[in-house]
Amino acid sequence: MEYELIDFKVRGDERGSLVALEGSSEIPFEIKRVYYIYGTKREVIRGRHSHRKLQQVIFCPQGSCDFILDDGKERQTIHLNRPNCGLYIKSNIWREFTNFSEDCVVMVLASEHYDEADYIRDYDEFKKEVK
Ligand code: T46
Repeated sequence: MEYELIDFKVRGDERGSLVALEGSSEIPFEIKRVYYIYGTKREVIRGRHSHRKLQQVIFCPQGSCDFILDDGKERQTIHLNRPNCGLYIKSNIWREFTNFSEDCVVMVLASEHYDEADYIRDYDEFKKEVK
């Protein structure tokens, strides 16, 4: 399964903690889009798609949730619960995310602008494409 968990440097002092994320250096691509998700109920399942081209680094800067990744051969669950830990996913990975804590915020840095044509939202089609 191709994914990476990246621990970003925390610059902390008595005032609190700061994590800086620069595109094309700490983040392995130029950042073209940022979006975030919050107010999601624990049992809800989001995602349920893969991307043909998009790469993303996904954070839980607050709270926690589970990401289920599937490359067509195996499935793995990654628990995100540290504000400085980014889950780096390249293309052609089916993802679902769920088990949101009440305070969960999911923040995503994306390599491309939003493009619905880049989504595969049908699991059988995804399995065909990754074969
Ligand atoms: C992903 C996971 C982690 C936009 O208009 N612009 C955007 O940049 C995004 C991300 C979404 N949208 C619209 C499309 C839908 O009408 O917002 C609505 C909800 O999007 P979606 O159902 O795709 O949300 P999730 O949480 O299932 O998936 C999102 C991303 O779409 C996806 O790329 O990897 O978060």
